[in-house]
Amino acid sequence: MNIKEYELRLVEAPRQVTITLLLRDHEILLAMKKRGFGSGKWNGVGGKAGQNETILEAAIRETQEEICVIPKDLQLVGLITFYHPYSHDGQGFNQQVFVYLAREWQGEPQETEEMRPQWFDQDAIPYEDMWWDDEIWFPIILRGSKVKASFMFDAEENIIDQVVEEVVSF
Ligand code: 8OG
Repeated sequence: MNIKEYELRLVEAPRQVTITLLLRDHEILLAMKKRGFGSGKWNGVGGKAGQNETILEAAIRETQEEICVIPKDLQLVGLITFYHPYSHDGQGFNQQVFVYLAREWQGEPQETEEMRPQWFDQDAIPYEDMWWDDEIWFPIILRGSKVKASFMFDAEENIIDQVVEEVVSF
């Protein structure tokens, strides 16, 4: 099954989640996920939107909860859907990730129970310890563009289909 076929069968909209990436000079802040889904991987910070909040509010709250920083100027740069139809629980799950960049924030990034933040040079991003798809879309947003994409994974989290577009706006 490919992404097109799967999208035609979907009955529920994917769950909305956030990723926020802080930038300073030529560096990017990633955080090591210490527990839960994606643990052991470097990523931006984020999570699911609550029932009574907008996705932007969720991005701010999750950043505050996970690395103790309040982002001030979030810019939406990515809309990426991840399809996991073959997940081990047999249920399948899908997430639509809203990717934000911030160049201004309040506070200093700090380690919490969930995340250990670290600055990386943008030319030394540890893609070998990240989700496979990140190497495809991070370069697009880091050169100042926006990305709209979908990725489908097999049960071992390998990418089995992808659609990636660089866009001017959403
Ligand atoms: O609430 P929870 O921690 O489960 O949210 C999952 C986080 O992982 C959320 O920030 C979105 C993010 N995420 C995926 N899939 C991928 C992916 O393929 N690449 C990256 N960079 N992040 C992902 O759910």
